[in-house]
Amino acid sequence: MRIFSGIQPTGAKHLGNYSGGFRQYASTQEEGEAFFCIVDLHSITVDFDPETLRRSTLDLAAMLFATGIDPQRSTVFVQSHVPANPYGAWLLSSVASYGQLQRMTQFKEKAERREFVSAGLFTYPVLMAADVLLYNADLVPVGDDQRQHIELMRDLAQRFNARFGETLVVPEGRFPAEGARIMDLQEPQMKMSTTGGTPQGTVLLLDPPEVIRKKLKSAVTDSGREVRHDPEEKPGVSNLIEILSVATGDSFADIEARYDAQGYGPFKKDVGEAVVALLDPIRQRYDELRADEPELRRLLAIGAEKARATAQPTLESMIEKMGFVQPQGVVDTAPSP
Ligand code: ATP
Ligand code: LTN
Repeated sequence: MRIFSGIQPTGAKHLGNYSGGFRQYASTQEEGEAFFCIVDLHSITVDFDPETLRRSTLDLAAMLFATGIDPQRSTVFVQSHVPANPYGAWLLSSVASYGQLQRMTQFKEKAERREFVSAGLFTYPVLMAADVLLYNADLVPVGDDQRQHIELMRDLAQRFNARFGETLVVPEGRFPAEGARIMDLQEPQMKMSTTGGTPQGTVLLLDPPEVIRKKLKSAVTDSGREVRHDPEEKPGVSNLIEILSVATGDSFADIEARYDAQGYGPFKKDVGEAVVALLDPIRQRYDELRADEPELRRLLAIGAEKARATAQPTLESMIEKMGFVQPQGVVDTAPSP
């Protein structure tokens, strides 16, 4: 089985990214041949700073390895190192409809928040589809916010196949059972996010322990005292239950039973400690890996080579099926003696 996922080198990565992203990457890599892509070409679709992009790309590589991706087993690469990805996106844009792209929630939300809406922000999901489809991936581990984009990439694969002949694998999304959508600790009706959430309600993977404890201590809870998972009635508490479950592996039922009679104070304190215990070793590994930039670049170079070799045949088969004339090599055009 082929596994593919992508993650943006923008913003400091947070507990939501860990839960919906990193954690799933590390576990799914055991199930097959996995590719994890640092999607720097997606990051230029909103305001960005070139120097920060350069730094964040290596930061993210270090974080992928620190959270358990094994470079011996999986391929980690940078999207812009593989020209087939944006090339494939252009080809797929012929089967992507303007209407469907207009209905993308992420586009609508991000467009609403800015004065300058780039064309790239609009076509973002087509590039994401090319990312996956060029690698013939079967499985795409992502958080809940990517459901609509996964549906779109499946539609594009099917439409391409129907129009030009069987070429692309139609992939499936995989969403974690718990923690597919971690909410902001201060505003639990919004997803935890460095772009859309509150700073105090967003736990960063590199936050020091004191900061993590403080953020969890001041997390908003709901009226009443019971620790019960009920996202409608109790969004704040339910989110904390999910976070504790992600950090410890305990089930919701176990957590509810344990804290039922104790009230919110001890519960929040324990969630804080569990998150510190989860993130502390990650932060330490990250610091070590990030300090060795030549090694990170070496791993990314190996990844890029593997990624190019994997994507190229799919791209060529798309090109061929779509009717583009291939250039003839010099040797081929020479008249035969
Ligand atoms: P952000 O909203 O913070 O800008 P993002 O979703 O735009 O993040 P990435 O950093 O590329 O972009 O996301 C990496 C992974 O993290 C994706 O699979 C995404 O679904 C997941 N993810 C992002 N936010 C959350 C969240 N609050 N809860 C669970 N998963 C999340
Ligand atoms: N859109 C995704 C990032 C992303 C991705 C991908 C995820 C880009 N290409 C391919 C899975 C597969 C996001 O914002 N999280």
